[in-house]
Amino acid sequence: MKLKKWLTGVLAAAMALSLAACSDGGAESADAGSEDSITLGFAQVGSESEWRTANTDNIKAAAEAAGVTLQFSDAQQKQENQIKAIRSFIASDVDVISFCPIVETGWDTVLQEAKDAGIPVVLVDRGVTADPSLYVTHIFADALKEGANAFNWVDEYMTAEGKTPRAGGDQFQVAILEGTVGSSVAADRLQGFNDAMAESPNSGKYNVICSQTGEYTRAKGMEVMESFLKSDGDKIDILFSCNGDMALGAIQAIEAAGLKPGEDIVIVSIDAAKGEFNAMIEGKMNCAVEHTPNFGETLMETAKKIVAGEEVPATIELEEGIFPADIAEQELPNRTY
Ligand code: GZL
Repeated sequence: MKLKKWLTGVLAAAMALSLAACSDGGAESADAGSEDSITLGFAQVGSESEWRTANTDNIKAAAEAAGVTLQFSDAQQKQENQIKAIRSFIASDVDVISFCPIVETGWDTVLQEAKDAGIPVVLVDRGVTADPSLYVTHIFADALKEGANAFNWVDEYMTAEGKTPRAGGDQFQVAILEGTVGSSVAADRLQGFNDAMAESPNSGKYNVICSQTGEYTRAKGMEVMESFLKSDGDKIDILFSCNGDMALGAIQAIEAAGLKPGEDIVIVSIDAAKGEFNAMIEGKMNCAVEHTPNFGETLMETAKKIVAGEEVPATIELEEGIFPADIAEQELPNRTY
């Protein structure tokens, strides 16, 4: 059924063109029939963070707005559940499959199955190591850049504020809460941060004293920060949290240890969801690097183009910002997540 529909899309587009050429009303009927009524299967990672919930809400709202029929699955942080969902989308003959790969590896087989079934695949947010010929395009935000932006902001801040290491000496001690092990964004954010640190003229002023995954959740972020504080609580100057929820959990642990988050320990996170803005307004966090969850509109547009047989670029990058605490209050009303 799929190939037929995709082909119908190509033919319909051609027909619409020829119809438009020969009469004024025909094109409409051709378009309405073929292009809009597509079915998209989306396999979501889970609901581990405020960001993830916003991402899910955005994709569902965009499908509704675009008149796209959405088959949605929540894999609860398990790759095997995402693979199962993709196979169910193939079985139900959707027009397009899309997913946010929880980890980078292990997708070749199921992507080949989708290709054999003639169903185009669109990656959203996180990437895969599988051959790019197995998917049509990757809609992403640059996680390497996010990591670099986080370091460069904190480097400038420590200098501008005239901060000195709490434990004395000439190096600031940096703690890092990493993301989901094996996920492309976790690796890229870390590399972006470390590369920017290495490239900075101030690189010698920083030492990563502890770095561990907090699994992108608030609870794990708190737990791991508690262990960081147990071992190095009197030394840590900076916390780089690879998402917002872990940062909020860490703030709880820092306060419970009798320290001032945002003062004793400077905190920079990635996501920039409302929770981080509120923490910045309360003076408990210093900067949030944006990772937009709003992939929905681009995804629906792209899916429609693919079904209509139109060319789409191999990658589609979404723009992002940086939000220091001193603009958090004025920016909060403009935030969509
Ligand atoms: C990043 C995204 C991450 C968010 C986290 O690409 O997949 O997953 O930054 C979320 O909040 O858990």
